Amino acid sequence: MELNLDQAYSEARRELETAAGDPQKIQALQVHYLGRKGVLTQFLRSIAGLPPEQRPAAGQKANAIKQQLSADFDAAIEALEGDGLATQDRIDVSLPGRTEATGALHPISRISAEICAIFSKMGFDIVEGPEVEKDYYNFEALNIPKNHPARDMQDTFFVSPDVVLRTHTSPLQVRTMERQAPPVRVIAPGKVFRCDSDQTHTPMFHQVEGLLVDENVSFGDLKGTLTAFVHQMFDEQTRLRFRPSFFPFTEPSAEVDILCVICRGRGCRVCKHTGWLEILGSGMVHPAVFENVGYDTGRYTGFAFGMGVERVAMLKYGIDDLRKFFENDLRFLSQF
Ligand code: 2NL
Repeated sequence: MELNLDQAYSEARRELETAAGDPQKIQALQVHYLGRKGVLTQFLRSIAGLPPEQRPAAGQKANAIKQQLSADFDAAIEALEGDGLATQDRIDVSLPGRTEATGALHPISRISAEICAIFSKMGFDIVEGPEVEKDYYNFEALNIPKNHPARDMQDTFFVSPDVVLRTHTSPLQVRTMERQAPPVRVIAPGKVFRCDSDQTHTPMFHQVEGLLVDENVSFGDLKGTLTAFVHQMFDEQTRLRFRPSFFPFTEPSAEVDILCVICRGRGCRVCKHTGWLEILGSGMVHPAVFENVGYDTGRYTGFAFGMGVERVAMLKYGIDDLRKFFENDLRFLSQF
């Protein structure tokens, strides 16, 4: 009798192990062992037929085993439910993926890099430097003395009487010329600052300036270089014109216009009915600038130019409001 009970228990355990993970099999086993007509129930009933002195011990033993087996079945069922949860969590690899939103370069960074890449291919080196500059590098060295009217034009942010937020990236080129002898071919991209804010001006904007110094550099070289640049930046068909202008650091000076990208010269609101759009300023480096950096003005000549990156981006993408670049509205930015 006792042996049978132990045997029945170990058999039940073995069967339960083979049934693990199969809810129907576990349930059938549960009925078979613990059900109303189950193996253990029958044992308990048969105790009544034992001699009275054997009944208490047999009853205790049978109840203990019944309890243990019940606990084993509960554990097996619980493990099953755990598995069920795992089934719900399982990844369905056939579902379409969720795309991660990736970052992208700001259109101003892209245009700036594009401008630099075009000049890089022509042999210009990229130079970068401080946004907080000495008055000397921002103005004095560029032939803009104190009290010169050109200083008013630039609406300067002053940090101290002799230190400013650079109003253009020209100081980088002055620093380059101080460091090295000609030939010089550099391109200077970066943020610039002017105390001015309205529909067409932001207090911070981006500029790319260029400088080339060597023997026998002519205005023809300037025209050829800038024409090649415009043709690569826009397209080969883009016409351009050089219009006389004035900058204290260049003589002669010229502003470059391109045929209006919107109306192709017929006249529209964007080009204010002139048919042309101004894209950059340029000129032959003023001898006073060369003297300030110690270059021999009898031997060397050079040309320089500067352009606003926001302006180039507006022309290239046909954007009418400069402030869109600074609002960081992803619906605007993600179009580029
Ligand atoms: C503009 C005009 C210009 C320059 C920048 C330059 C730099 C040195 C010497 C001489 Cl170191 N010139 N830069 C020359 C002409 C025009 O910028 O409209 N910029 C947005």
